Amino acid sequence: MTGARRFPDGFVWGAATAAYQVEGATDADGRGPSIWDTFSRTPGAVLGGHTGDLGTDHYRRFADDVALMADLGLRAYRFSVAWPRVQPTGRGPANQAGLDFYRRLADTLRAHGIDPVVTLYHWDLPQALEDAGGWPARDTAWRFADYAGLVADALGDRVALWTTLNEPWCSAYLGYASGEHAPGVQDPARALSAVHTLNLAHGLGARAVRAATGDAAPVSITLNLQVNRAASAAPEDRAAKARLDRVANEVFLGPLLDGAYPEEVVAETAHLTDWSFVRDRDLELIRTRLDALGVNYYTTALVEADGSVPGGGAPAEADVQAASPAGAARPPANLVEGVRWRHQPGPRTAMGWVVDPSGLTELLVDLHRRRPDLPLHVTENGAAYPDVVAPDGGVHDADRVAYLHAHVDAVGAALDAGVDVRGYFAWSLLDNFEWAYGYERRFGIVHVDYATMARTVKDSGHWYRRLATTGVLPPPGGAGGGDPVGAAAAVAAG
Ligand code: IFM
Repeated sequence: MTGARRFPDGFVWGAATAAYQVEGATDADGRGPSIWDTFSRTPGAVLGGHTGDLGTDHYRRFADDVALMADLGLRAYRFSVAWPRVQPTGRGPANQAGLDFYRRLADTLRAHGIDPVVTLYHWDLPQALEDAGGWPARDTAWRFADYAGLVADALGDRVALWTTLNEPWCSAYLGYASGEHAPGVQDPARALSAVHTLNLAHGLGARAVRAATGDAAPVSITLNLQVNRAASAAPEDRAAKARLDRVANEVFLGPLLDGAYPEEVVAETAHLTDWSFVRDRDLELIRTRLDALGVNYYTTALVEADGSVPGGGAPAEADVQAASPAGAARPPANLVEGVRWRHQPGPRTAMGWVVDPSGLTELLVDLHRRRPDLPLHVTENGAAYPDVVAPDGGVHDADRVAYLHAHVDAVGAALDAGVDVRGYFAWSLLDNFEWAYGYERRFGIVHVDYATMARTVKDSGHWYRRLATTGVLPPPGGAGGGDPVGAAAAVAAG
């Protein structure tokens, strides 16, 4: 294309966070413990022994943070509600103080002309529900529906878009198969049961939101679908990729869009489970009307068949895309057999994830072909880099600007191809608690000084403001890339 890329009027530019990653105040106003409070205190579970106790203090600083979002020209803020703030033990009546926080947040956003986009579950299951069986237990889906109804009752039409679950892949597979995430279980059969309960929770939760707010309430789910590519056209490599796609993607897309789990996946995991946790009518409950699909995208994977090594194993060549939260996500070795990940050349982020924007266009185009009537939102995209505050007070994150530029351009390419993509949310608004990596990985377009909690808009934040306020893709560097160095001022300090 010639000239600068222009996005359609009304295209939503937003940024995203999640409760446990940013809020802090984990003991404020009656909040109960979540599985991440417990897990982050388990020795060795989180880098540096970090916890979400302080986060970025968003719970107390939300008004300043909203003002900052307005200054960045954001049209929407995607945040999650902490279930244990609303129901400290995961069941029973609502804790009013918890709901009030989200009501104030939503009202403040709207007062600034920013649409609240609410995720009901971004991984902070109340610990009491984990003690009762967690996501592998069917009952958790009904508990989630009750909780969703309470939140929907309280926030009602303040919310522009509801998202039931964020990346159920991570909740199920990192939580119950690899154990890298809370609750830290390593049992692939329970992980598959968790997949099904999460799918059910989506269906029941969507119904609960609509029951509380009216049938028109727009409801979505956000998936971290993986773009796996076969290393060759050989049938065995293509079969390995297809196996991986099924266990990673189709166990969610199948029930949500088609009302069925792929038959092959049931056969391929028969050594682990007989899938008797799927009961009559469950699939009907799961396949409820979906008003949009959220897509979180970070990278791609290159895979080949490995007949000899159960679970695939890592190739000898160092493949730093080792199992990692979301993004580079590979199903734990105890879930998929005969697949091996190949090293991909090219630049990588601080997570070790290869930078490959073409996968985002490919994913959006594929989803659109499959369901042309389903609007898509890129609900997360971004990159961790080792940022530093420069002597001039700015954060000159040229790598992140380049990453965002290339990926927003990839969204533009999908639009050119006719895909109905309605919005893009940078991950993340703020540096935050990056799960098993603690505060050691920074994804924000706004830097957080964890000693003072001061916020500093990074060059990527300035670049994003230009995009959000003009709808025109600014060049990644040089004169158009960011505001002059000295303008990268700290805001909302202390
Ligand atoms: O920080 C996470 C987020 O919570 C879910 N998606 C991926 C991000 C980066 O790992």
